[in-house]
Amino acid sequence: MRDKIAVIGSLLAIASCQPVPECSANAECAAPKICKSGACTAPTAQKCVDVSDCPGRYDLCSSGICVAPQCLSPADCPGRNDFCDAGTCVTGSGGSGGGGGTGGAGGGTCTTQLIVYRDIDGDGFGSKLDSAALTCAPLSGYVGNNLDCADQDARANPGQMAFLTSPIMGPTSAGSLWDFNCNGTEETQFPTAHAFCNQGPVSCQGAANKWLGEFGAKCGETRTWILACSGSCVLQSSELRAQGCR
Ligand SMILES: [Ca+2]
Ligand SMILES: [Ca+2]
Repeated sequence: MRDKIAVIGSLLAIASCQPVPECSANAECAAPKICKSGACTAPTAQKCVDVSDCPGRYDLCSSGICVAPQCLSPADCPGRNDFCDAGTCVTGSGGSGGGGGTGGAGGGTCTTQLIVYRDIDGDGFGSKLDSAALTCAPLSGYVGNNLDCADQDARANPGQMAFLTSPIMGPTSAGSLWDFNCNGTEETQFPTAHAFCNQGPVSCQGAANKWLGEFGAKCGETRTWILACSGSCVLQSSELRAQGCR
């Protein structure tokens, strides 16, 4: 019995010696330190040119180094009257965008709370896959829309008019790796009609400007495109062409 009491006593002693976490949120650490595993830690010194070089969902590129913002909304800040100004908790009224007014849910005061979304690829369209963040002032690397179906490929966004011959890179909310204009459909640059040049005078005349053979080309596929067939049904001219899509 005495041994058991000694063991329990030892365990209690060990438990009471556990270090108290220094922090539980980034806001409790002096910038640019972040809260990592309960300790205020200098952010990983990953170099960056812009936010697309930073790996974390909410990373910012600050002075050439990836850092986590202190806050994305007033709810991330410790003080009741704090607001989140461009990723930093600020106490008092007014942000860099101007003073006065009352902020939204989460406390704090600022002129207007902006709803922003991460724009990793910097094409001006925020990620559909990301959740919204609130801020008092424009936040570098974030934009006010979430229309980007593939935010790790600057070629993909609702403004894309070009047809492209290599698939979307990174995660996408589009149903296709080829829906570069994020409209939910896969549009081909060249019609998928196909023909042969040796199927009699009538079909021969209609064979130009089609893919040669039994199938049309799929997105990204390179195949022979019939430019002209002769009246005697001989392939006169053709070229290799890649099928672009958007
Ligand atoms: Ca984007
Ligand atoms: Ca499309």
